Amino acid sequence: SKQYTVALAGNPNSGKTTLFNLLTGSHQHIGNWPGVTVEKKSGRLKQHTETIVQDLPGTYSLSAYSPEEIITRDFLIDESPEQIVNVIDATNIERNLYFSLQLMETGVPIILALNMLDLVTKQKKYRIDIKKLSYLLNVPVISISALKKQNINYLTKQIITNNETKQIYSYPVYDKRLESALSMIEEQVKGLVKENHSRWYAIKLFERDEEMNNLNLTEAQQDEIDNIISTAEILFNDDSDSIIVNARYEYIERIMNMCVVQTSNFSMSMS
Ligand code: GDP
Ligand code: K
Ligand code: MG
Repeated sequence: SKQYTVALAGNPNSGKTTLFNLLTGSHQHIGNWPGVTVEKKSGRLKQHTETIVQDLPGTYSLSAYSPEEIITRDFLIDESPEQIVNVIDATNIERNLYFSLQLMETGVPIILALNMLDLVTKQKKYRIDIKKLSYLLNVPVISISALKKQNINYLTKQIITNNETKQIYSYPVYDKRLESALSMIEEQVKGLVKENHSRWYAIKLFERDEEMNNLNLTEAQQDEIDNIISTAEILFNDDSDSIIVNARYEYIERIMNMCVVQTSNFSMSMS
């Protein structure tokens, strides 16, 4: 029968391992990623053993600076798992979302698991409008507490459902000028890369990511891409990688303004 793979990805200490243990129980396979001493853990979903759960190393970014980043991005792009469960420390939602956007950019369907909801509730610093967040990002968002085992069945059901239904691939849409540069680069890589990952490659080429040297672009294609990037850098008066970083931060700021309600001011006025 068909096998499915779900990748657990998130920042370090977001609760991935705690969730992994809940989802897989004792059926775990532990080894190392090839060539590095980074632990590799996989297991089968307890309620649906056709689904393999792959715990990815904790990381903050999908650049190619650390083994953890390279393992994570290579797995998502080369293995094309059916879905990502992005484990988010909801007490630190803004920083965690920066990684979520990058995960969305890979073209792999994603579920956001907002973890540590018990702490968010206890700390009373802010409230998160989960429905709105899900609506704005156009991806499923499920609040859980891995430590308190809250909502884990609901998350499991969503994973199983998503295996069977073709999910829409949603990605954050940035500034129009940046989007037009990205779609022109996508035109150049069409046919060279899997269609669902073409935006990923366009963004990485735009960032002048070193790993992209392995793409078999013709000289003419590379020249065209260099032109597109230079034009954008003049338009934005910034380096191409900073253009992307800023686009992500602006996007998150808009989302935060719409979905996160600060409650600290309110409680101060009560004291
Ligand atoms: P990983 O680095 O992403 O694998 O995170 P871990 O699973 O090792 O969790 C990091 C820490 O957060 C541990 O001390 C966990 O017990 C704790 N933790 C995980 N999930 C929750 C949660 O839902 N609520 C609370 N309060 N703590 C959690
Ligand atoms: K840890
Ligand atoms: Mg871990």
